[in-house]
Amino acid sequence: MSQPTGDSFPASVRVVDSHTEGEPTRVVLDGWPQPPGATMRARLDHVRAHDDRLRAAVLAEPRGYDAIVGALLTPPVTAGSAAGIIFFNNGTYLGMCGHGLIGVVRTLEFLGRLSPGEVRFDTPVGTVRAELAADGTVTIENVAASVHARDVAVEVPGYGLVTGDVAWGGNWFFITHADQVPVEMAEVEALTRFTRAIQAALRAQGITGANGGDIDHIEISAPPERADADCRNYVLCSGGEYDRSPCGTGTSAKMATLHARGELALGAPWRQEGIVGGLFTGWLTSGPDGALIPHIRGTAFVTGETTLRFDARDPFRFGIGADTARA
Ligand code: PYC
Repeated sequence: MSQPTGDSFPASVRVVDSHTEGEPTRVVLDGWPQPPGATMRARLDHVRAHDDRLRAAVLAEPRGYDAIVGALLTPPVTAGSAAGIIFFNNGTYLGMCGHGLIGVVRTLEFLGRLSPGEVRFDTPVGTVRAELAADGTVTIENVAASVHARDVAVEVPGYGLVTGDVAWGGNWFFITHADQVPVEMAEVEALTRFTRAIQAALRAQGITGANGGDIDHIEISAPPERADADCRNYVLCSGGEYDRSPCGTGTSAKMATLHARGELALGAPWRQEGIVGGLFTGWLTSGPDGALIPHIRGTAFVTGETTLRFDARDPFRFGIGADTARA
C-alpha cells in the first residue's frame, strides 16, 4: 500500500491539544489530506492503508508522546452531523473514543466553531451525539453498548487464571476484577505489564469479541478512592498505553456488564473514577430494539495550539521509532 512519500508528506499539520480528565486528545485541524470514502469506515481504511505514517508522525516523539489520542476531523457522512471523526493512537485506530469526543467538543468550542447545545458526529462505528453545556460540561451519547460473553476465563502466563466479561462500548473490552496487581497509580507500570499479558493471552487463546473483533482494551475494576465514585478503573488502550481518564468507551462497556448482571438500572448514575483520579458520570437508556445507549458526562480543557512541522531534512520527521524514520 502506498504511504505518503517524502514528497507528498505534509510540511505542517495544525493541531489543538486538550485533556479530558487527564487523558490527552490532539485534534487535527488541517494539513492532513482528507481521506476519500462515502463512509467513516472506508475513510479509516484509507488512512490506515495510505496515511499511517502521518498517524505516527503526529503522535509519536519528538512531536508527541504515547498517551495522546488523535482525532482527525472530516466532513460528515450523515445528514445532520457536524463532522466525521477518525480517532487514532500511538499504535492503531479506534472505533469510538469517549474522552476524545469530549475533547473534540471542547476544542471546537475553543475555536468558536461550536456553542452550547447538541451536536452529532460520525465515527467508524456509528453516529454519536454530544451536548455542550454553558459551564463546559459535555454529555456524550455513545453507540449502543453490549455484553458479548460473561465470566470468560483466560490463563495468563505468569499471573494465573483471570476471569472477566467481554463487552462492546465502541471498542472491545475485557473487563475484570482481577486483583493480582493493586489498581493504584503507584502500580501503573505493573498494571500495564499485567494487562498487556491479559491482552496477549486473549489473542493467543483465540478469545474475541463478536465477529472475531480484537479485544484490544483491557479494563480492571476496583473499589474507588474518591468518596463520590462507585468504582475505580485502570484501562489498557489498544496502543499499549494506559488511559489517564476513566475511559468513555470503557465506562460504556462496564455499564453494559453491570446492567446484564442486574446491578445497574436504566437511568441510574454510574460514577467511574480513572486511575489518575478523574471522574466520568454515566448512565444507560433504552434505544431502538432494546439497545443499551450509554451516556457519559465529563469535561476537557484545551492545553495548547500547535503547528507541527515536518522538515524534509529531519531524520525524525516520521517520529522516533517509525520504521521509516530515516527514509
Ligand atoms: O475514552 O473511550 C475512551 C478512550 C479509549 C481509549 C482512550 N480513551
